[in-house]
Amino acid sequence: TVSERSFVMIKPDGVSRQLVGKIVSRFEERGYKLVAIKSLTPSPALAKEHYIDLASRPFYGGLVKYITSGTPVVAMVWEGKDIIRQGRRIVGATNPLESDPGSVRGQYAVSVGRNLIHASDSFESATKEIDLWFSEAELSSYEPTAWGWVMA
Ligand code: YYY
Ligand code: MG
Repeated sequence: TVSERSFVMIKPDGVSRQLVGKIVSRFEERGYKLVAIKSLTPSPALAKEHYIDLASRPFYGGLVKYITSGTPVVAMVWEGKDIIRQGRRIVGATNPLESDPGSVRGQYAVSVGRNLIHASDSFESATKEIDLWFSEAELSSYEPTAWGWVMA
């Protein structure tokens, strides 16, 4: 639906590589609405909870370490028609070997363990992740100028 929201996070490698503007632009230019954005170094508790579904995987410890390295992440909420599925397409497949070359990972990443960006993979994870990373007061409500044209 038009009011669908997704949680998108530029990981520390994306910030360190100074790709924030280019990545934000992809969502912005597509017509999506920026509902919230902040830069922070997540606590281990936050990173662990965010990736809790992967807790039994061998890469979980390294993943949490990477996300909490001290180089910040950029956490965002984007809104608009089909943003959850479209966000996954903009981001590209998890393994950069399989990411579409037009996607963020397909253009900028080569390693699954340094794949630059996260986007919610379902309505359930989007709801959980937005609630985990943002307070209600941090989520803005407004209408971008061309909203009606883009989201019709
Ligand atoms: O949602 P997405 O980020 O595309 O992949 P997930 O399967 O949810 O895994 C989260 C995260 O874990 C992935 O972006 C990189 C890392 N990871 C890894 O380091 N090695 C793997 N074999 C699989 C995932
Ligand atoms: Mg995932």
